[in-house]
Amino acid sequence: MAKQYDVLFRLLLLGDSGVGKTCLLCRFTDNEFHPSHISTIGVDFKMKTVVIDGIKVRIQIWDTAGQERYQTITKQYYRRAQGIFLVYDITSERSFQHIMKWASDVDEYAPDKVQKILVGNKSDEVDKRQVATEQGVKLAKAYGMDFFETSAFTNHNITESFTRLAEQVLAANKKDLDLLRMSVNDELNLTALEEEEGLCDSGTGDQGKGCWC
Ligand SMILES: Nc1nc2c(ncn2[C@@H]2O[C@H](COP(=O)(O)OP(=O)(O)O)[C@@H](O)[C@H]2O)c(=O)[nH]1
Ligand SMILES: [Mg+2]
Repeated sequence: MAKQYDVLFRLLLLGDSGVGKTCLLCRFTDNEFHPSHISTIGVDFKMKTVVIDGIKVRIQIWDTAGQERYQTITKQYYRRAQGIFLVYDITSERSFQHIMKWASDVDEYAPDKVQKILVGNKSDEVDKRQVATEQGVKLAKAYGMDFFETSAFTNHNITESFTRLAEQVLAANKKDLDLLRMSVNDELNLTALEEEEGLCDSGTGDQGKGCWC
């Protein structure tokens, strides 16, 4: 069977509960938005293929729950991530302050080579804004990351931010792309392994287990 993609990356969405991680993911993979918040249970993923410089990049995006009690689960995922979204909510100063905590977890648990991007979500909520765009720009600069303000609601900067992180991961791994190339069999075996470990209760298909919004 012909391979459907050239390379597979794992990206991870991190940030406090309620910042819009699950909605960002649903918007990017399914172009859907759900106005109600249903807590993400543990960790799960969705997939999407993008073409960058003629290379078919299959991105596996892992969603997490922000609650403290799930931290022990998500730490295992830092180690296997090639790219990480640090997400805050522009209407929540608290979620912005917590980016420091998320970033220090990434430093501690993720591989040195991991690529990071800062995302201020809910840019459509102009009247409720608590975090100025300049604050996001400044923080991203301090961490040496790219920065996007996004809206899962209006679809603002969604494709742009996901594609940028995938591009960064591709650039960082250009030399040893072979290490990242996975056959379809490898992918299936990996999923089976994760199910055995009880880390992924479904999601063997392209879309994971559907939308948890
Ligand atoms: N206005 C607005 N609301 C959003 C946006 N993204 C998410 N939400 C809402 O924020 C709440 C939490 O979203 P969710 O994706 O479940 O957050 P998570 O806990 O980080 O996964 C939900 O009520 C969403 O409808 C956005 O871009 N704009
Ligand atoms: Mg969620």
